[in-house]
Amino acid sequence: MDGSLAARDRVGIQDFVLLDDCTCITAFMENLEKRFNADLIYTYIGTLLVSVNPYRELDIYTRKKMDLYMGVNFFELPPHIFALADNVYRTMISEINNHFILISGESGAGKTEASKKILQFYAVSCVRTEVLDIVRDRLLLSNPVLEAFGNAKTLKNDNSSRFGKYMDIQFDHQGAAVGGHILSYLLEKSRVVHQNHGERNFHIFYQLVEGGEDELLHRLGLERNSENYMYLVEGECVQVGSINDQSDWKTVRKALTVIDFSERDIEHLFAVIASVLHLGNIHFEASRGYATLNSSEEIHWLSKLLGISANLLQEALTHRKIEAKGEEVCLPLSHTGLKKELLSDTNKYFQNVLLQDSSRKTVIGLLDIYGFEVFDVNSFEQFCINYCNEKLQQLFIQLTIKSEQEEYEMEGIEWQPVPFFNNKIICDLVEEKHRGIISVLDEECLRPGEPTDLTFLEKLEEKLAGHPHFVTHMLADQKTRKTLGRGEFRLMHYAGEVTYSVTGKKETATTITVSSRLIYMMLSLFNVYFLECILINIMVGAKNICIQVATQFKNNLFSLTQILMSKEPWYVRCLKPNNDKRPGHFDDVLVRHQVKYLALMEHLRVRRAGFAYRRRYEVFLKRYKPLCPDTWPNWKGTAAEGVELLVKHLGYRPSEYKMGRSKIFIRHPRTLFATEDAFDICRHELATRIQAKYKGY
Ligand code: AD9
Ligand code: MG
Repeated sequence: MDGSLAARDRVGIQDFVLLDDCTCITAFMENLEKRFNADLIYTYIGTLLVSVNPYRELDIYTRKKMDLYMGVNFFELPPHIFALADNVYRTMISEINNHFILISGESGAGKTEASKKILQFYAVSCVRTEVLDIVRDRLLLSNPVLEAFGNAKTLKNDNSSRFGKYMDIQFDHQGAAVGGHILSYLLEKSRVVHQNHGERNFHIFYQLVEGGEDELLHRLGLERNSENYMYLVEGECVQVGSINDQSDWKTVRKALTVIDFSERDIEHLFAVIASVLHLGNIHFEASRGYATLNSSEEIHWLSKLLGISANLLQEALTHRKIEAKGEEVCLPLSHTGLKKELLSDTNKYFQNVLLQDSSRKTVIGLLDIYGFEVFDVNSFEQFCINYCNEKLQQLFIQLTIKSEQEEYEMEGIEWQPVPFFNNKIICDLVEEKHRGIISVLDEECLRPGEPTDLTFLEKLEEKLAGHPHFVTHMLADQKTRKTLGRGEFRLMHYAGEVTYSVTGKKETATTITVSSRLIYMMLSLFNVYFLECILINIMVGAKNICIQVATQFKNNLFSLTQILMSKEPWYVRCLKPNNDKRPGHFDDVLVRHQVKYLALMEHLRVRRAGFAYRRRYEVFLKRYKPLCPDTWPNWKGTAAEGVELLVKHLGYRPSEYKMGRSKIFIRHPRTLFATEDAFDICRHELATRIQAKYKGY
């Protein structure tokens, strides 16, 4: 056996496209496992990167590795997240267009880690300028801050993202990073007031209490013991082996300064965090149907930290002013709604001011969201998170499998269709107007009177009976019925079945509205950044007073999809090797399930039978025409004829390419790379000739 065959046997094939049998999932799994066991966590399917979480630190993200991957052809070195990042960057510079990297996979599969590696690579590899250092610091240091406020320990992941994050990095025409901005999607606000057993609140609370300086804690009225705070102990797991709150506090504290927060801003921020903890310790008592307070110590601290008189605070915490038929009515306030808002504002505040936009150039967008998740009890948050994943899967299908095949058809290229599961049916089930789940939820929330969670369920049953991806206790056959409670519905998601509990769903959806009264009071106190972000909230709230949370989320996802669709897509598909966060353990059944639902086999089949690259004739000719004397310098015929001449001159074999109606299709990337190398040499020669000609002028 020669050396390369032996190596192939040991470490598998680095691009699934080269597998002997691409229709067989067993061969796919064998290759994946072989590579995983050799600590090779990355494998390509063409330009898509498959990554398996190693659950331990590998020595593959060093500065040396970064240098190695800078500027080399994509397929020259073993697959790596840096190779993908580098390829995106170089394509952006040469084609002067916008790109995005979609990182997907279930909770704990490694999305956030992948996005951090990409950022670290750009921080080192981009063209250097003076502003770059500032942008780089902000990009890198914004991460620990965002994670402190938006991540938490869940049963699936000790550092689970509880918000979706879309980050744009902007580059000038030379490829220097000149700015960027971050958009956030649906923070899991309910976590502030409620954590399931085995889970924690957002990291920042524990970091402040465990790591905050004595003097700071004293000023905030806090004690150095997370166990003293109601909002920190519900999940009964204050201490987590993999988390060091004290050292994380130091990182976050330092990062806040570097990303340009003034000491005053920081002070206000901690005041808000501390206020949430004090709020959590307030005891509400029921008195004639209204909530009353009996916690003078907490009220004292809240009043001090927020700068609001204790009386006003008392009223704000127990009542809510709403407009009804032109009159202001004071209603008892659900205190949970108010507490959730405080943190959400803070989170938005960060994400909007981290990096300032500069004049627009080309961008690379990075999308890291919360992964698909299933718990024993799944509520409104899981519903939104899984719906978001469903939408992104739909985007993937649209942009790869579906549109690829449609394009071949449109261009008149002969093609054997590859069947695939299109999850649009599930997206519609959730978001369709009038009969989708979100529409029904909205209607129920707006209905006067006292609708219950069960009336919501009945409405769903009425509208969705017979839908192949929706079932309830009432609609189920006898066997399934046993597995469903009366207050539940089940969705057959692309990634598996999830049973959602509707109890409290309506409450979560309605109470997460801005408590404008308290916010108005805070306005008089907080500085201009806070003012801005709170004002945005109020304006949005006022305009969409009737639009409920799920609908807002749906609209946000729609805008996100629009943002992404306008850019060139790249994909990182993250896989989770086992459910126990165990290094070196590859659970075949679990991984096989993910490979299936992420549609990796279908993607592979389309890739393998199809063409890796396609270019419009005009674009292809414009770039490469110096390579052929017949087309250079001026070509008078049609672009298609020019391209035909050009590729013949370059020696493309007929099996390597196809001519469509408006584009040339090239089967393997290596063909294009060879052409690109020839172009580089040619460009260099031209430049030398021009220099020689004008020497002495
Ligand atoms: V969630 O949907 O936000 O709950 P993610 O983001 O997919 O999830 P994350 O990136 O947070 O998962 O990874 C989970 C844990 O796996 C990390 O905290 C690391 O301990 C571990 N991990 C993930 N990727 C790598 C890696 N490339 N190298 C080493 C890794 N460890
Ligand atoms: Mg994450």
